[in-house]
Amino acid sequence: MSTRLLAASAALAIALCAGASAQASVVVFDDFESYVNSPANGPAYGTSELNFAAFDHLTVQSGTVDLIGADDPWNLMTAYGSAFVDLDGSTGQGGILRTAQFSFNAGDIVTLEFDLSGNQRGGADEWSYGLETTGPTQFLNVSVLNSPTLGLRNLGNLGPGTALASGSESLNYDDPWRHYAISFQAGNAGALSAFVGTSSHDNIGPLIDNFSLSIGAAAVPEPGAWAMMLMGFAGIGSLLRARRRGPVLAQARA
Ligand SMILES: [Ca+2]
Ligand SMILES: [Ca+2]
Ligand SMILES: [Ca+2]
Repeated sequence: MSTRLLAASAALAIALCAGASAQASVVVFDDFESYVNSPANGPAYGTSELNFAAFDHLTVQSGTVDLIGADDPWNLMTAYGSAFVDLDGSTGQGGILRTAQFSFNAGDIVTLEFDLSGNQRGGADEWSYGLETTGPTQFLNVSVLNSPTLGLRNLGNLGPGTALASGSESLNYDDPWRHYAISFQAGNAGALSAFVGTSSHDNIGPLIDNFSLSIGAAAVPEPGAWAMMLMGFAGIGSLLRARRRGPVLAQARA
């Protein structure tokens, strides 16, 4: 194996280690599929449930949301299973889905991500999402994915502050399902909750699926990556040993 190839394999191993970061553990995930088996609003709504609030890991604030299941009368669609949520329920005031508070350590990577669609019925809706901390927090290496107003952006270090949140976003009814994410590395320990919500108040709001919050340590190489890196180092070691032997052999031949 040539020196160049060994160097390349060591570089690959290190790259794989970097790729193996994001070992953050998911503390909240909801694809909403588990709630749709006991509709409470009668057969006209299929397995949907209006003004649903019995989420396992999310609370509804400020208004109401609707659980949308199969055979809903509005023919709303998700690309992810058959169940999702209309962020504007059926009481004339849209809601905010919010997690409980979770603690994080300095250095942890925190990511809120979800899929969101326009309301598929008409008009545009205001909405927002983000992370709110209980105390001043340094938000390092902030990145935002697929916000209509920001696109994919690395925003660098922000704060200290108590919220890392979108502004007031607007979503047109025919905006397709898109994946959204916002993440940061914590400059200090603290506690936070995540939210996605709308101020729509006509019972027709953005649709959300796959709500996920993850918090955890960064850059822990996976066993396979460690093995490759060690193999790379072992390869470099044997090459160095061979090089040390090289001149001796040459002398012997002379
Ligand atoms: Ca779903
Ligand atoms: Ca609704
Ligand atoms: Ca609306």
